[in-house]
Amino acid sequence: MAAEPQKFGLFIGGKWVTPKGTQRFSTRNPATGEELASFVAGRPEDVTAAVSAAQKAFPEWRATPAPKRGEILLRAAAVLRERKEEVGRIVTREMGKVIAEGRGDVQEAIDFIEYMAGEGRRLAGETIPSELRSKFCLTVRQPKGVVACITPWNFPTAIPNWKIAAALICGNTIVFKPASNTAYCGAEVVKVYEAAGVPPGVLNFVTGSGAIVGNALVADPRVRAISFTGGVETGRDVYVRGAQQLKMVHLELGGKNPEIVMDDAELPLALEGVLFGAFGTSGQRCTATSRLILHEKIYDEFLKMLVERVDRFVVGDPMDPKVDMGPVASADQEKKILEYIAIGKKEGGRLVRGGTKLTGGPYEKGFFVAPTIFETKHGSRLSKEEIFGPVLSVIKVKDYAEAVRVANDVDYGLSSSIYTRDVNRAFRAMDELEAGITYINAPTIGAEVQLPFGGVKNTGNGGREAGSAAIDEFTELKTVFVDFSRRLQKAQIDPR
Ligand code: TXE
Repeated sequence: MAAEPQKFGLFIGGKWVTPKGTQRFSTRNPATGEELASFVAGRPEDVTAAVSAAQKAFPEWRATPAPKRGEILLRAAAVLRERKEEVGRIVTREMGKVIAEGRGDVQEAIDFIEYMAGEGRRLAGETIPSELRSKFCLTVRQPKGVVACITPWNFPTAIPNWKIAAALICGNTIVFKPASNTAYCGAEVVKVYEAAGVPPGVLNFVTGSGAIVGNALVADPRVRAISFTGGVETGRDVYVRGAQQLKMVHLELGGKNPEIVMDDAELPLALEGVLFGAFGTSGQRCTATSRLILHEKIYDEFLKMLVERVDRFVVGDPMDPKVDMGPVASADQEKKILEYIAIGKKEGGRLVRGGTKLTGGPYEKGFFVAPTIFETKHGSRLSKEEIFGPVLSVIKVKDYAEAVRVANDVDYGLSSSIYTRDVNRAFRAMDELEAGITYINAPTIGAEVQLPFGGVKNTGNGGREAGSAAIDEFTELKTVFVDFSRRLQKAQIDPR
């Protein structure tokens, strides 16, 4: 018998609360339709209460020495490590990625929290020489205040932690709003910090729709910064509205990431790369490989190798370790992906494999789309727009120059990859591919928490998450001048 769905409240001021008269919504397993947990559909007044709690907690959290904040983060990492299997299973049940990836999602969260805990003993500013005598100049990092973390469903524990752990170590207080279809994972993240002893009000959690909770967070003038990961249109809207109040808005949006395979590439290696890059997480990663750019000399051979492997792909219950690919995350996702497949057919792409919703037997109650391969012409919608599903566009090119031109000719620039054994070409690609991330002889996915993450063009607005860049995202730099000359010294004016 299925377990009774859990009921979660909002987490405000250190307490789980269910405000009177609120409606509820549930999350469901995209593989089976099973109801998993139910949540409060937050209202604007709930957001106001959460921001008030965060604002109240801010002075004390700001005054807590950063290494002490780091100790709390280390405890959070330990709690999550202890619960890794359990939470990894919740990720898989709620979001649909295969269990190895569910565990990986949680591991990434653990890694990042630990990494940020260490930052508590750095949070480094700089000392910079003055042009004047007896004057000392330095920068210090200060928290921004109350920040909003608005997160998507595709990495439902990793992405919230990328934001929360970084914001916390820098001394900010937070209102966290998860994507509605992975609110259970979001609640588990909050429980981890609660268990680790984060003081009341420092981390608050409000579930509910983007249109209501998200909008209210963006509109509240007390929220000084917004860290957002999600779709381009939503991100643009958040940016524009945040700009009205001159808020810092950090955006991580989409991608249309290419894997280039040159004629001198190690083909079996490139094949493993594209399979993992295109169909891992059912293609629902912002760094997913959605374009395979093949040199004409190896085109037929590589496509044949790819098709042979995809024909052996096992799609099914993501909890089964033998399964290669699970469902897509929701009915909306399935609808959008199938619409793109229809567009691909209409614009004359050759459907090589897949292209259908999987039905019957184990697929009956879930949202399963077959791994799909299209031969496309560069310039078609399928080859240029983000699909966010297991749909790969294959594009033929005649040489390296055309490969790079095609790779760069899209609105996005998150990740990119090239397989080649020519070291000169590899270095050229590192320089010439327009993307925030370039992999050489590795797939477009594979972020590590100690390195910056983000992209160019419509992928964002210039910021980076993770790595030391995360500290830039969540701190203000204060410049300090200490004059110990005991007289008024005038920069630029005093005799030189
Ligand atoms: O994203 P949304 P969705 C892309 C992908 C996907 C598409 C739509 O192409 O198919 O976006 O996915 C909150 N003010 N990516 O609908 O709507 C929302 O509740 C403030 C790429 O899930 O952008 C959720 O918490 N917040 C991406 C978050 O924004 C609002 C990962 C993201 O939701 C809001 C996910 C509003 N007005 C989707 N409206 C990636 N880069 O990895 C919604 N939200």
